[in-house]
Amino acid sequence: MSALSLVSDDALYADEPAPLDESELLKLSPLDARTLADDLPLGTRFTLREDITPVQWAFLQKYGFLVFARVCSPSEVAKVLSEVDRIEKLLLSTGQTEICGVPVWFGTGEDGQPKLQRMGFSSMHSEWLESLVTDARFEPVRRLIGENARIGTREKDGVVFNQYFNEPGSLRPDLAWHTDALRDVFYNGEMPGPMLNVGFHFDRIKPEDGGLRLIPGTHTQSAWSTLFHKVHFVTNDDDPREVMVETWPGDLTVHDGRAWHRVKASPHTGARSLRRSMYVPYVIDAYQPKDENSKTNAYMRVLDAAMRVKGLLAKRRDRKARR
Ligand SMILES: O=C(O)CCC(=O)C(=O)O
Ligand SMILES: [Fe+2]
Repeated sequence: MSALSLVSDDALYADEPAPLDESELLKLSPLDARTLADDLPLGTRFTLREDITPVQWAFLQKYGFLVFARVCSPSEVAKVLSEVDRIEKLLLSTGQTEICGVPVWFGTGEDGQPKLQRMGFSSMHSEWLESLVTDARFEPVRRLIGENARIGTREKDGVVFNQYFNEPGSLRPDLAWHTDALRDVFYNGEMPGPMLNVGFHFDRIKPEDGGLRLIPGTHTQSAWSTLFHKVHFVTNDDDPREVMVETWPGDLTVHDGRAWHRVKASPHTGARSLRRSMYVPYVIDAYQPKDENSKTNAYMRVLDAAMRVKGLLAKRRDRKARR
């Protein structure tokens, strides 16, 4: 394994608030941590340490999400993006349209060319990416999911890379309200227990840029509300309770997949609308690896069919915009 540097003490981005200083808070009792978390602003940023701290734990329990400030250095962020560019070119040149049964979705970019929007199993084509997502610094995140949790780079949808952009030819300028629980109902046939999703973020996304939004506290709602409070992947309006999860390149978020969340579209177009995220599955259920012979599951087939229709409409919009 090469080139993996631990995060250096890079200067903060000019507009980045300093993460919460927890040096005096590491020994708090769970109850004191909860009392303290109750008073923290929802935009609090945390530092990923050797262990998840009492305050981080309490914040996650209460609100259903956590942001770890810049767990990847700027050079690692650049390398992830260049690896994804390389894989995108590779897929386009070989005509590969799915990886381990997960369809790769391409929209049409500003230049009229296919542009990657979602790819599962991203680390199948990059040893470097595989070593980044399994790096020792993420061990506390693994233990937060469960003592027996493993990083499922060959399971579920593998490492999922998302690219949202707002262009006429885009398949995915946004992602409407959903819980990730629905996916697990499809995969496992039952309501999941606590499930945490771990995402890397590669762009500076301000509230006015759209971005990741979540309704704090909905991770403890009833199964009925998890499934039916909004129409999954359809309802996409602003919600007075939603919190915008502001990110800086290199941030890591953990959110409870039972909470309602969405990605709001950027009001901008072109490069300014670009938002890139990457989700790494941490798995505790039975080992079910996938390989190049794996079939597309029913859930993905439904989404993929919807994406094909969206793709046709997007191509038509793109052609019109180009005339
Ligand atoms: O891009 C993101 O940050 C969120 C993606 C997401 O919620 C999903 O893929 O289920
Ligand atoms: Fe999600």
